[in-house]
Amino acid sequence: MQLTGAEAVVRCLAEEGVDTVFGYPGGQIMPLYDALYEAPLRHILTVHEQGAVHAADGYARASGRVGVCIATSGPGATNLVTGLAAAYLDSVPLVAITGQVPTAMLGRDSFQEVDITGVTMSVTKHNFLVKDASRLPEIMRAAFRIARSGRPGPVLVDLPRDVQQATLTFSPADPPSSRTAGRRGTEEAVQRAAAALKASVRPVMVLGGGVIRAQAAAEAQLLAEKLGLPVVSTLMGLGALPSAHPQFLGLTGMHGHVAANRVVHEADLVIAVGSRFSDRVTGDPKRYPAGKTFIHLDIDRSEVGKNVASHIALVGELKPLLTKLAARAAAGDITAWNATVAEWRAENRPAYSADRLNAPWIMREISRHTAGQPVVFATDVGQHQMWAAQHLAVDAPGTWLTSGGLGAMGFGLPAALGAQVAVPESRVVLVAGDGGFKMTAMELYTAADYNLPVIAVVIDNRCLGMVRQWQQLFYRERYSSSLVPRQFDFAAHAQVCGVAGWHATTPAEFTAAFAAAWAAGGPAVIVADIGTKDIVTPMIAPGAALNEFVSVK
Ligand SMILES: Cc1ncc(C[n+]2csc(CCOP(=O)(O)OP(=O)(O)O)c2C)c(N)n1
Repeated sequence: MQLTGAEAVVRCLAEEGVDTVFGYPGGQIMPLYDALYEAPLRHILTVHEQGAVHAADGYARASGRVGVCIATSGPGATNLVTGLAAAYLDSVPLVAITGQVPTAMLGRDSFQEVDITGVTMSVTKHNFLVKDASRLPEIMRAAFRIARSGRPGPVLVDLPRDVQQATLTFSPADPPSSRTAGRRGTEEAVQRAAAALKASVRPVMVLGGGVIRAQAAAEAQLLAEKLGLPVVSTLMGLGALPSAHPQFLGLTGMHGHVAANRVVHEADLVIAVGSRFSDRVTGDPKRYPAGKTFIHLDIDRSEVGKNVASHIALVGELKPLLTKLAARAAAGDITAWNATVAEWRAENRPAYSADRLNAPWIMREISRHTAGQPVVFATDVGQHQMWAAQHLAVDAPGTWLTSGGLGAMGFGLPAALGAQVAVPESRVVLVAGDGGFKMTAMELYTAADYNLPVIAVVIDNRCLGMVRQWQQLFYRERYSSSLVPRQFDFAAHAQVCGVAGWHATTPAEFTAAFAAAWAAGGPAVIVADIGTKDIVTPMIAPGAALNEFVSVK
């Protein structure tokens, strides 16, 4: 059949099962927007292209499907860059479609021309500049295939305006062939891993974000339970095991729980699943591996040995690898180790005080209120993110959305909105700081416009808390540009955007506001005033070993 390039894009989106796209129009993408006018999919108009890409990202993280965003050429396309980088570093499957100046005007510094494939080369898994309309269907299909296959990631397709307008012959795609299982760990590597696990007397399992992306949480849990060993999670792996699972010790890394970090430090064997051993996870990369055997399971061969040298590598799709290993592996004598670990856990249970409003208590209160309900947690970046990671009860994969690799302030609200679109049966609760929330807070307008019932809890400490914390601890309390001189009324801002707003200064006020926001069922902002000087503990200083906790005066 004969279609325009723009119509072919819409057909390809339908073929891929896309039900929602997030975007913002402009001159060079107008043919596609014209085709979207009657398309059988929902377009969510955000306030800013950064909102669109983070929303597509939140949609993908919460649903496991490919998120799609659209922007015009030049400034529209460059506004996507932070969101693409966030998705790239956290291995999130996205397809970003950008308008481009007509092919005859490429390379002439035309109005709103930016070489966006050049700009995004290092923050996309792959990108395409389509110059020949007849190749458009094949390229769109490849973009989706690349975004979701292997280690997922963002793919950008740049569409010159004349390519969107040209006519092409469109043939529907062949039915999807059954997915290949990917590379599997060799039998020999599985046997070696099983032998190492049997020989270990102090093993620990580290779950990373790859477990979530591979939708392999159930298989990871099965292996963990078969082995009966302690389990910890990286920031990206939260939700792989339910927070209250008896073997789960919590978060490892810079702001990890004391017991979790101690277990990793003292372990003689680490079995890491879908983790890239980022510097936030390992602390000192020289001391981290000392005295340990590493078994590394990952889809991406280039992660093996990148940050930590592993003794046994199992490269391939995690689901079959974990299942294969679970069939072969059994723990050695780890009774004494588990008893020691239980003592560490008991000694280091977090204490919650409700003497005044504070973030750890708020996280526990949110967990209490949402227990047993379908909920997705999203965060922004900073102290509140770490308090959320430490104290929220994250119980299922895909219910914890955070910008881990890039740490992009401004991610939280739009990602929460995208997640709310993806999983309308769940309620999305965002935890943000006052600084990062301000960066994309105009997206509350989008929340109101589409009635997306996200509850945004703004932990307002009237400072750029994480920067202030580092200045207190490592820069002799010289608070350079981290204290916000004027308190901003986020509740009033919410109301102006058409979103309900509450303000809480005491624990009782917070409890009442959260219950009211939940019951109201629409988008809501709750501003929670906490102390400016509250700091996140425990903390391992950058480059220190996992048993060297920063002492706070
Ligand atoms: C886009 C961006 N700019 C700067 C930073 C550096 N940064 C990391 S945390 C932080 C402070 C965040 O303050 P706030 O949003 O109020 O959260 P809090 O730490 O107080 O919880 C800053 C500036 C960043 N991560 N992202």
